Amino acid sequence: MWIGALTIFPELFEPFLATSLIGRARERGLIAVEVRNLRDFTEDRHRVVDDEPYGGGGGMVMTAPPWVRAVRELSAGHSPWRVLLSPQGRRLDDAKVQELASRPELLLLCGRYEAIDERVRELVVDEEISIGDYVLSGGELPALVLIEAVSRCVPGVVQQASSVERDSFRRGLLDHPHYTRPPAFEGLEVPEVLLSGDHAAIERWREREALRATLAKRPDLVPGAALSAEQRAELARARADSEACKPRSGKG
Ligand code: 4GX
Repeated sequence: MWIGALTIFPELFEPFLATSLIGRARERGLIAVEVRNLRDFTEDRHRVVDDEPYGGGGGMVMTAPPWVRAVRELSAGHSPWRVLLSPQGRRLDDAKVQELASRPELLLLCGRYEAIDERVRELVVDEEISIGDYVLSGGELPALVLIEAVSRCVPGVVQQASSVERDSFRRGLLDHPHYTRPPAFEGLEVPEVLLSGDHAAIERWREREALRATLAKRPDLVPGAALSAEQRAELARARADSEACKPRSGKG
């Protein structure tokens, strides 16, 4: 997979992309990342990429010409899906990450300042994506978030394929609790079933606890999840319990 990024702060990318899973994936040739400085596509002596907004008001707007030149130049020899990171975009989720990972080439546009000239969107953007409803100072961290999430979906990047399949969200539920040594710590013991060696019982416990965690922390995910028999039984128990807690209605 090829991923390009356009930014006025290219130096933010390399240390992150050289580290850990992504660093190894790049060494192994599974992903190629090309980060380019938007200022290299300006034509004035001061390499300016912003200007005051037409119509007045505060804040600066990134000008269209460097973006359009840069995207067209980086797209030559590639035909990337072009993504603008911005708070106005559609919110990133696991389904979108998998969809982006299925594309052989992505080009990520990382803006700064308050805005980007609308004609950039019209001319060279295929899709606008947000990593969440809060405002950052630039699209660089969102691009790195996207690169990391997408890379994990590229076959071979995560060596243990089962850990991607097991990831929460891929199954539609949150993860079950995990424990490792020591068996007792500050008076808290590891659940006995996990030490039992009974793999079927352990699996049932994990399925039940995954559903319980999801009901407690992200109940909005439950209707969309594919539930196992153990989980359907747990859900029925949880519903019966919550029914029992309700005050009795007047009709009895
Ligand atoms: N998820 N930002 C982009 C500059 C900007 C403004 C308008 C294009 C259009 C963000 C987010 C985010 C702040 C990155 C504004 N670029 N990006 N930047 N949340 O807040 O993706």
